[in-house]
Amino acid sequence: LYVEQGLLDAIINHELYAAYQPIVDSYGNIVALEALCRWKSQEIGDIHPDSFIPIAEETGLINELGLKMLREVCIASSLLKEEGLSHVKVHVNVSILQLNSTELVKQFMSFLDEFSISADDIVLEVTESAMHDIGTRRILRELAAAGFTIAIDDFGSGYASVSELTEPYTHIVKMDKSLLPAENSGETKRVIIDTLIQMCSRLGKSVLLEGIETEAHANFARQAGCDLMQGFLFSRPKTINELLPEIREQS
Ligand code: G
Ligand code: G
Ligand code: MN
Ligand code: NA
Repeated sequence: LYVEQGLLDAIINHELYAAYQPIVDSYGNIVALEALCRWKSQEIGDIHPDSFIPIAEETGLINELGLKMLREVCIASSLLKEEGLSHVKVHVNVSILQLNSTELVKQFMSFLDEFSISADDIVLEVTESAMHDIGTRRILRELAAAGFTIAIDDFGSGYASVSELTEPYTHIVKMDKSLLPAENSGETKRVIIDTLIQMCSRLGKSVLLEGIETEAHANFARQAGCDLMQGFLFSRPKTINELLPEIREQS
């Protein structure tokens, strides 16, 4: 109940902010950052997104939250650009509930204008369920036409219908961490993820494996021919100011 009452105030009082988790290529170089929403409440401390994103979705506040995050992401992207690091893309999670009107496309474009960045600096992560609705698909297609890169998030965690892979505007597929084989996993799990990665690659998609926590995970990802990795092995989510020097150093 506190969460519901507090969320609107939190948005107004700037208690919500973005943490950024690096996404690396097979050499370990940072090529992108994923923005993850964080809430530092004055009254009760840190609140995890798993407990406030669903409430934001139920109450409709997800629209305000989503716009705030996109604005943050545009600021981060313009900081990268100022530093000459515009090859680093910024990912932001977009709830399917935000994809309910074409107004969204205009709002997103106005943020880009405000911060003088272009749509191809930004990757929009949507869960696979966004592809199951005609209206939502139309808005995604418009966003892609405007230049945004679209990534399917948590692929393989739900129904994993392969129909979303037929959409030409989905350029990146983020495999859900539940698909990662553990050291003691049997052959079945390896065959499934190996084959999914091959299928996505042959369709011309970039494959991102998330939840990479160990060297064994990273080796698996590289051997499977996956282009991009993300996980605690490389970095936890951090502030943009913590990350800028790290990215500068490797460039
Ligand atoms: O780091 P992690 O605990 O941040 O995120 C937990 C969940 O919350 C993930 O499923 C993630 O996609 C979701 N999430 C984090 N930030 C955002 C956001 O800005 N918007 C939406 N819609 N979901 C987010
Ligand atoms: O659902 P989505 O992929 O947007 O959310 C990413 C979530 O995964 C965030 O909660 C983030 O903190 C979490 N995460 C990032 N790296 C790792 C990791 O290596 N292991 C685990 N278990 N979670 C991770
Ligand atoms: Mn995500
Ligand atoms: Na994910």
